[in-house]
Order: sequence, then structure tokens, then C-alpha cells
Amino acid sequence: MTLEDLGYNEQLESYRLENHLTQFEPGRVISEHKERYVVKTVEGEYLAELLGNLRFTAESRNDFPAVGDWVAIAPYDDDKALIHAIFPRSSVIERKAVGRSGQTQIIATNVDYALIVQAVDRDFNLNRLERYLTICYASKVNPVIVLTKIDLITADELNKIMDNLSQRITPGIPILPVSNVNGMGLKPVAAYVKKGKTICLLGSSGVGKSTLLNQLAGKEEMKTGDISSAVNKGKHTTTHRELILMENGGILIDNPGMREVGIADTTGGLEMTFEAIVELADSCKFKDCTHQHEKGCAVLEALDSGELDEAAYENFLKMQRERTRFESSKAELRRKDKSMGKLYKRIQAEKRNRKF
Ligand SMILES: Nc1nc2c(ncn2[C@@H]2O[C@H](COP(=O)(O)OP(=O)(O)O)[C@@H](O)[C@H]2O)c(=O)[nH]1
Ligand SMILES: [Mg+2]
Ligand SMILES: [Zn+2]
Repeated sequence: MTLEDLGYNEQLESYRLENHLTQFEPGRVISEHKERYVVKTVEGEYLAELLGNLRFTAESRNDFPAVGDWVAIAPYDDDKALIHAIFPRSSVIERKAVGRSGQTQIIATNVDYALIVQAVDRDFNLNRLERYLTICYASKVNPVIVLTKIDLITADELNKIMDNLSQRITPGIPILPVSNVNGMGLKPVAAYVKKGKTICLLGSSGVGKSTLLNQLAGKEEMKTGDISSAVNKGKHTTTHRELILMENGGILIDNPGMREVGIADTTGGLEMTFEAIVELADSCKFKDCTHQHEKGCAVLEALDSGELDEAAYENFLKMQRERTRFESSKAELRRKDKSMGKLYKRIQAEKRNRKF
């Protein structure tokens, strides 16, 4: 195995040279467990921790390593290491952190393609699909939609779903229907698995992400089914891998299922997902049109005429509200941090003054 097999490239190498990291070994974070990271290098796998210094200067969770990251490590003992630097990320897939307002949580970094996996049976949900698309676009990661479990429905039912999809989402996004059971449609998915390219699987629990990964790998890399979530939890420390190197090239990142995919700071992600609405908005009478009650609103007119899908419109508004809420919580957090900083400085100054 070479570093390139793991996704290493010239940009990363020049960063290593320019930042005097040559005494360290470059490696990739393949799983995370409570601030311990399994890092894969050409030499092997290490259980690594972030250097204390970097921990103290970290301003948020995002300054900590995440699955997919390239890091510079110094090994000690046989299989332990310290992480001395995190390389700049070429992409970051993130969502709104659950329970920490105004903050984001990284799903994976340095990703080339995201496979948005949905099952065509119970799980199928266009709103959620748009949510994942938004997250991909905001991360500058190319989305590919994979519809699993097509063996559970008829050809007619699948056609209907494909029709709905193509009406609702921006044209040009690949939609690949597959069955992990009979192997139908797997080839076009496998075509995305290429040497040095990183693919992240996104989707709710139970849609068949791990089964798909195993199919693509040709062996059981991941536990599947209900057992993976419940029974296996305790074993994650040593056996659990999230980033898998395929034998014939390519890197896949599996994710434990996500219940919530909250919209955060999606720099343009929403606008790219709802391209049709943004184009219509160009013709609205008022520049600051909210597309909710204004006269001369091109979006509302398109809704009336049926040109614009009502469900897509509702979903757009909902996610826009979420984004606004996220932005204000983030601003609030910044204000708090700032005043905490001021308070800290004042106390330090008072302490100094007292000494004299
Ligand atoms: N019928 C059918 N079942 C599937 C397919 N893909 C996965 N499954 C089943 O769905 C369940 C959940 O799969 P799993 O890969 O663990 O889902 P994950 O949570 O997304 O990783 C398992 O019981 C799989 O056997 C498929 O294409 N067709
Ligand atoms: Mg799974
Ligand atoms: Zn409008």
C-alpha cells in the first residue's frame, strides 16, 4: 500500500514540506473514538492522540481530527502515536451539532464523492434527500444518489420514484438504483470507486450503506443489520473502522446512521439544491422578496401555475429558517465567547495590578 492509495496527493505533500513536518509520518484518520484516533500510515495502524498543545489551542470541535483527515504523527511504542498537525482539509461534510447550539459536527473530511443512500421502501423521503444534497453542496462534495432495496418494489413503482425524483431535484445529479440482494445496478456505483478517491456514504440507519460497502469490497468489512447498532457498540474501540481501503483501489467512508441532519452554515448549499427557486427569485419584483406574501413574487407565481413543486418550496423555506436560526445561535455563541474573553482578560489584569 502507498500513501496515494490512501488518497495522499501533491497538495498535501507540499504542505508537509512547507510546514516543516518532514520528521513526522503522514497518515489518515480512519476512525474516531472519544478523542482517540486510529491513524493508518504505510507502516500500519496507530492509536493516536492529539498533541496537548493543539488540544489547548483548539477553538472548537472542528479543530480536532475527524475521520478522513490527514495528520502528521510521531509514533511511539509499537502502535501508539501523537498527532502533531492536521493537514488542511479539501472538503468538510458537516451538519448542525445535536445539542450544541450554533456549532457544527464533522461527518467526514477530504471527500471526493458522497453517495446519498436511501432505500426505496419505507425510508424514501424527498425532503430528507434535499437535506443531504444541501449538506453536500455546502461541503463542495459531488453528490450521487443511490436508491437501495429495489428488489422490494416493482419496476412500475421504481419508475414512479425515478420520475418524482427527476422532477424535483436539479438535473445532472446521478441517480443509481441498486439491489444489494441480487446485485442489480451495482456496477455503475462501483465505477465511482477509484484509486485515491474518497467516497462517503450518507443516509439513515438501515438503508443498506454497510451492505453496499461490503458488496463493493467483495467481502464483509462492515457489520450490517440491526446488530451493528446495538450489540456492537462496546466493541467499537478496537474493531470498528469507518474508512475502508478497497483492495482494488478507492476509499470508502461508512457512517453510523444519522437521525438528524440539521442544516448549519450552508454557504450556498441551499441555493444549489434549489436552483429552480433561485432562478425564479431573480424575477421577483422586490430584491429582498421573502417569497411568502409579496405581490410580483415570481416564486409564488410559479407555485400557482404548478411550475414549481409545492413540497420543494416548503422544504426550501423550512431549511432556510433552520439556517437563519443556526446563524443567529452562532453569532450569539461568538458574543458569549468574546465577553468571556474580556472577563478573563479583566481578571488577569486585576490579578497583575494587585501584585503591585
Ligand atoms: N431487500 C434488501 N435488503 C437490503 C438491501 N440492502 C441492505 N438490506 C438489508 O437492510 C438491513 C440494513 O442494512 P445495513 O447495511 O446494515 O444498513 P445501514 O444501517 O445503512 O448500514 C440489513 O438487514 C440488510 O440485509 C437491499 O438492496 N435489498
Ligand atoms: Mg451500517
Ligand atoms: Zn419572491
